[in-house]
Amino acid sequence: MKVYDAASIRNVAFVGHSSSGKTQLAAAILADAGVVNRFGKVDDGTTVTDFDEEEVARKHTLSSSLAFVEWQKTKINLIDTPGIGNFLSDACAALQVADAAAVVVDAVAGVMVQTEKLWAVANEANLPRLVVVNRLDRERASLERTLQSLREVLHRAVIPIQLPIGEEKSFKGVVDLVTKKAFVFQPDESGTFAPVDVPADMTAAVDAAREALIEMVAEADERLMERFFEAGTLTDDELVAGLRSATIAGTLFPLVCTSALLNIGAPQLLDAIVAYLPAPADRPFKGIGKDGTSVARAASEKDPVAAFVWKTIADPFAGRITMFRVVSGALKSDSTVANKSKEGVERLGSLMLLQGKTPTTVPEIKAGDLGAVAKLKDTLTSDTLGDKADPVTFPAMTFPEPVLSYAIEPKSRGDEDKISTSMHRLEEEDPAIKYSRDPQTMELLLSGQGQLHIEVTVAKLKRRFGVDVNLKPPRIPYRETIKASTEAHGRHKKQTGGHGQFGDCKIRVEPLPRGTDFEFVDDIFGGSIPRQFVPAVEKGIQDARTRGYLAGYPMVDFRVTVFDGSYHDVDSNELSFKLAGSLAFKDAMTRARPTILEPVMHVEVYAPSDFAGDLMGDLNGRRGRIGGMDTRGSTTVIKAQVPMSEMLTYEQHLTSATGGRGSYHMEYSHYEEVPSHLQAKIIAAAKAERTGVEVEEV
Ligand SMILES: Nc1nc2c(ncn2[C@@H]2O[C@H](COP(=O)(O)OP(=O)(O)O)[C@@H](O)[C@H]2O)c(=O)[nH]1
Ligand SMILES: [Mg+2]
Repeated sequence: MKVYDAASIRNVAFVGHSSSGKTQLAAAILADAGVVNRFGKVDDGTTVTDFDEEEVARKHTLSSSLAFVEWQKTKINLIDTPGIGNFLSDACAALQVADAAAVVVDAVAGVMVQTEKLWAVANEANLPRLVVVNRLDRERASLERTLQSLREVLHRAVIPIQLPIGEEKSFKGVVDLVTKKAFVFQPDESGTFAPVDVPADMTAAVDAAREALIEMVAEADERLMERFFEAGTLTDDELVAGLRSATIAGTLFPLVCTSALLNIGAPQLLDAIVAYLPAPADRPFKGIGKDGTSVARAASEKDPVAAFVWKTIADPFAGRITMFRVVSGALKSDSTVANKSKEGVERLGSLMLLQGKTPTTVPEIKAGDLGAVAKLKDTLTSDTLGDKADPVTFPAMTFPEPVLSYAIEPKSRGDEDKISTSMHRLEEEDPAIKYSRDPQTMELLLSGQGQLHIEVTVAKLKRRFGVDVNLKPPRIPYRETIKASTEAHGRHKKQTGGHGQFGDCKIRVEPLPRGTDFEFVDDIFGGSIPRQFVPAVEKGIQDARTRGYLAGYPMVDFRVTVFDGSYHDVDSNELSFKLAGSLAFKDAMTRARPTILEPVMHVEVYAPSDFAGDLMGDLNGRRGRIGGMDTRGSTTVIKAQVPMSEMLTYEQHLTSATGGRGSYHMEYSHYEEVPSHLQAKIIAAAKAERTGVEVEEV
């Protein structure tokens, strides 16, 4: 295996909305560069980068993966990433270790919601970007319309460096605007092409587009601007150099044209990656050095070694597979490195380069390159491995909090322990899921970014770890509260020969604003309840309120003031006052007008504008309140507030209503009272569940 130095590497994350063709494009690139003999197809499940069984079955990328090609003596590492909202955190992780992004856009659909989100993430990292307008062979494909949506929604400075030869069914090649060379591809998906003259009917368009490109490049650099004014144009060398530096600076975003499925344009995309995207050395990583000061580590082999872990795979056979970028120095197989993030050391086995799932072991991986290693002891995603004498830590990645929880139960009883060990390994692989136990119901909860995310996780659990679970309908975290103030009395008295029990308290309950949870006020004067027993009263009330009153959900947003009571010199004890507190709480609830609260989500729906009316009608039917509507190109964005309980089936609905062209994002907003006619249902369901549990316990 050849070792590449940092100037001859490009690390490119292929990102964009789902189905824009990233995986298919990676397959074309691997075929054109001679890495694979057979041109893989997403639709046949034969691509290098969608190798996971779940990905093959669903024909969708669910996890980022790595492949590489050699092109013009340069090693291009490409990271194929998911474009589905539920899995976007994995694409964001890829953007953190890449030096550039290829933003892939469908020439029919244009910019879509995840394209926009990923663009924003790339912006934050100041990541240089190429735009790939793919699927130009499809009916209704249009570079012009796509460019318009790119410029409107993403950035004014998206600039074509190619024009397509033919569109829709007749798309057959590209004209390079820098060199004015035209390339026409064989119609056999082989990726072979021949240089031809610019078609006569395109010369005017090519000249105009080239002129526009030159002006944009000149505008991006003062020195070039002067040259442009003097000479009226730029030389080819000036154009190439200017385009490269403006792209690396993030002021220009060159656009190329492809059909991944027909294998058209991929070689020219690779040329553009080598010519215009940065090498690792162009993008130092900022971190914290050994004495706590901030340091920048460039991709230099002479610096102390440091590697950043951007992804972990939980493999049932190989164990943990840790994917990293060597930021500086060189990482060697069979060496020991420090894990500064965990304050420990790791012994490395054989280092690997990955071609999808296929590893090649190598003795070392140098600065700027991406690699992997198996069976590390403690190292997890976001950790930094490095030189023991001169360690550094790079900032950890952030992962989104889960928005949805499902209860899971093992199909066979003996699997409880296995679920927990396997789930912890899947959590290491995917920090956007969370596995926990509901403290109230003791149910096992699996939380994630959406229904699909949960389903895929459960499928992984089964396939990789042999644990089969039932998914119960997601639990809505209802709350209870009160609507009226009242006073109440609780007295616990028990006389059985010998020691009796006596506790007695009077309380006042009052509603508080949403989000204030619970307050307890001790307002006892004159010792009607001895000091030491007041906490027992509070404990009794706390216990009672977490068990709820109407349907067993914790009661929130109210204040309890204990203001009077009485005691018995001999019989009073803590337990008696605790029981008195809980009796007073129950008494209060008979007059405090208890009610149920439900979580309301902030929802944004993105879909082609034709669907806007239907989608709004549907959201209304889900008790949603429409907050606004925005048009971005041909996409409409609907903002609404909708109860969580109504959104559980939204994913399927949106997919079927829009033929897969809509997508949505939601996050928790606030709690609101459940309309009274729906409360009865919740109460009945809770009752049924309680009796169910009791029956099981018999
Ligand atoms: N017609 C056409 N279909 C494409 C093209 N690129 C990808 N596809 C198809 O679009 C679907 C999604 O492609 P895929 O690569 O999985 O998209 P990804 O989600 O961005 O990775 C698959 O059915 C591909 O065969 C293209 O250039 N032209
Ligand atoms: Mg994909």
